[in-house]
Amino acid sequence: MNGALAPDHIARLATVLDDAAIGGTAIERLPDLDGASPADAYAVQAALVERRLARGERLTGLKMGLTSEAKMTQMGVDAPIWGRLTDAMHIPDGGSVSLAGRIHPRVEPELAFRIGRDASPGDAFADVVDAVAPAVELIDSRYAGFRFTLPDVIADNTSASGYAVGAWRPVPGDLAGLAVTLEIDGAAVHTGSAAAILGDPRRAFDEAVRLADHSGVRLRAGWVLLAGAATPAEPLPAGAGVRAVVETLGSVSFKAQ
Ligand code: OOG
Ligand code: MG
Repeated sequence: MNGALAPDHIARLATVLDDAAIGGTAIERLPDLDGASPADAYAVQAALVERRLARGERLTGLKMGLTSEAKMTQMGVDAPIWGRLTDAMHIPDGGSVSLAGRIHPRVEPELAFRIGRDASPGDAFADVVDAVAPAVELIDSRYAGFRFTLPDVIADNTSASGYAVGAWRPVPGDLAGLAVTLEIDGAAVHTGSAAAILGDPRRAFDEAVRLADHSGVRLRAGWVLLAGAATPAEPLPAGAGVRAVVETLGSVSFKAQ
């Protein structure tokens, strides 16, 4: 693929991905995106999420992805990416989520940041982020076998499908030292450290501000920002209970149905 994708081509790819998510059916990866620029891939993502907004969903924040070695190695993609969160993806802490219509859901432990005021490039983490919480992201690639290239996964809104956020806490002085655990049905399946997220999860905020700005997107007051998983993701079977525990911050949990 050489040069920018035409607008109707972007719209067509967004429709293919949106239909896969709505129908809960995996698609083959998109050869049209071979060699596509990040800008084109993010344009497909924007068109894809625009379709959700046109159905009445509301943006609630952004997510970073592939911010840890663990995730880059698991997915075979080696650059941080960002995606969009909507209210329809929100899972209440202590609540439940239906896996019906999901393709091959996985969960991963994350940190969530609460955005206290509209952010601009160059803004410092401490001036914008007013609280932090443990989080679980529910990802569900629309691609068969959870296999994709960098432009594929960007276009697919970085596999976003659901997210749960625990109680907000004041931001502690040291975030990087915190231990992170993912449990399924009470048993720890992955353990790691928040330092796995770009050396310090605060850097996920800097990267989100910088990368989203390339697409003209800015973090808004009241939004959530997911920093990216600190450990590999784990398949989530129906009936399972999932919990993420972040040292000193507490935990967040939900049940899959
Ligand atoms: C892409 C999304 C990655 C994270 O936290 O690293 C992500 C994927 O793994 O399918 O959300
Ligand atoms: Mg994630």
